[in-house]
Amino acid sequence: MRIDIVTGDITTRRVDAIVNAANSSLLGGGGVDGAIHLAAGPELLEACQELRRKDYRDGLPVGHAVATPAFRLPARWVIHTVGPNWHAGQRDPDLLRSAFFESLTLADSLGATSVAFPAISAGIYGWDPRVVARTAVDAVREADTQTVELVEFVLFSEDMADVFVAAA
Ligand code: AR6
Repeated sequence: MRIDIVTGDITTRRVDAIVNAANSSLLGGGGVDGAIHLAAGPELLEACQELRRKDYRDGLPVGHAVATPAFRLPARWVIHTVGPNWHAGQRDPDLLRSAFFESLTLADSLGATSVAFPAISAGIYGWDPRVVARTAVDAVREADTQTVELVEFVLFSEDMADVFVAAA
């Protein structure tokens, strides 16, 4: 599996699946979550509301992942995951690892060949970007994927991209 590190806006990536750094409500938020909902259109929120009603009445737990269509995005699927929130005392690196690992495993089970990740938990949720980058790269390398051939880390700033390059 190839790992690419890219600077830019994840919503523009032409990959099979993009991963959303969501929150447990699945009902949108700021950061990359807000950007993905804006670009995918209101159908994405409807799909997330449906998931909440049917499967996640108490919300999506930290470290888990769930898929929806990507609607108006170039990607086919959005994989929603919830990273741990450092500011809320969620400081177990296994939860962060799980967010990356479970997202990639789910994309693989859908038959995706390419997946784009943002720096989950490195924004509003306040984790050290170096820990996020190290954890992300390790989690992806440990996954035994069948269909995924390309993982992109799509970072919003050159500084964040440099941190991921150092970890890769
Ligand atoms: N493309 C790529 N990366 C982006 C984009 C984009 N369009 N926009 C922001 N980033 P964050 P978190 C970067 O805060 O820390 C939301 O409100 C950003 O610069 O989006 O997991 C959710 O609903 C940072 O490097 O996610 C949750 O409540 C990285 O994406 C909460 O924020 C992650 O920052 C999740 O916080």
